[in-house]
Amino acid sequence: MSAPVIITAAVVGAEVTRAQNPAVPYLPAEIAREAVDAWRAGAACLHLHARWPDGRPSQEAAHFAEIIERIRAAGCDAVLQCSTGGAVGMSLDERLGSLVPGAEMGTLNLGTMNFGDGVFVNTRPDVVRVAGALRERGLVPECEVYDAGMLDTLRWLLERGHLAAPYHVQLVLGVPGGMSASERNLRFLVEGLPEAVHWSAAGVGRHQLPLAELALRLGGHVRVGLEDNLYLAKGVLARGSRELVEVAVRMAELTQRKPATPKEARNILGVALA
Ligand code: KMH
Ligand code: ZN
Repeated sequence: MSAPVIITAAVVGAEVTRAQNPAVPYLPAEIAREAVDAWRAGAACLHLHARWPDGRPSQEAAHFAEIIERIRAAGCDAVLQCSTGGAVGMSLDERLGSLVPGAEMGTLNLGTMNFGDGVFVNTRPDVVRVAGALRERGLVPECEVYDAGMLDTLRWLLERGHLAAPYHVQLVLGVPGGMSASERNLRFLVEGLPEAVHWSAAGVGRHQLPLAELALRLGGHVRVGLEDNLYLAKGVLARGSRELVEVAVRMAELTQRKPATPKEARNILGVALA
């Protein structure tokens, strides 16, 4: 069996709604339950967003704190990663509200792009500011890469000392406005990564599971969950992110990879034990 694979579950995100899939969690208690279920199914890392009770995206510290408290109260030891991306249209100050005590990683979105019909703003000064906020709090950055030029920004951050190991890279493919989730694009991005970096792939929509399978074969880690994909199969809504994690676990076994435990994930990611 080759290297363990970190399965990250992205259980809610900021864009998907209960009208699209009734399993999308909104309340902190629901988000925590979904996250814990995904961990029980084999996810070693949990990518967290929050919502207001009516489903609007939230970066409120109180919401993140409650989600984290509930996850830990359930005995879940998964690596906890808070989104600093939030939702399109939020200010950077608002987005940084998620970096509460208990978080172990935070996302670092590497550039401005069209994101569906909106614009997801991450100017270079914004990226430097988020990198600094993560560093100040001792959080391991997960660099979100949606397009090839963002790898140049990654190198620029490293060269200027705004970013240093440990950091992780998430290749998010299939966002309308970013690179599409083709095999060619994933291979191209992986080839362009700095040496010795660990990376993961997150495919959007129907590309989620095929891209995960390819990432497993290429030696990467994988992200699945309702944030990026609402369906278990064509026309079949997932009843929760756990079902998508279960598929990722089965695919890992078929590709001779073993799902990483949270302890193994912390080792790989360079996250100090909380
Ligand atoms: N909701 C997207 C606009 C992240 O979590 O850092 C941004 C996002 C990335 O989800
Ligand atoms: Zn996210």
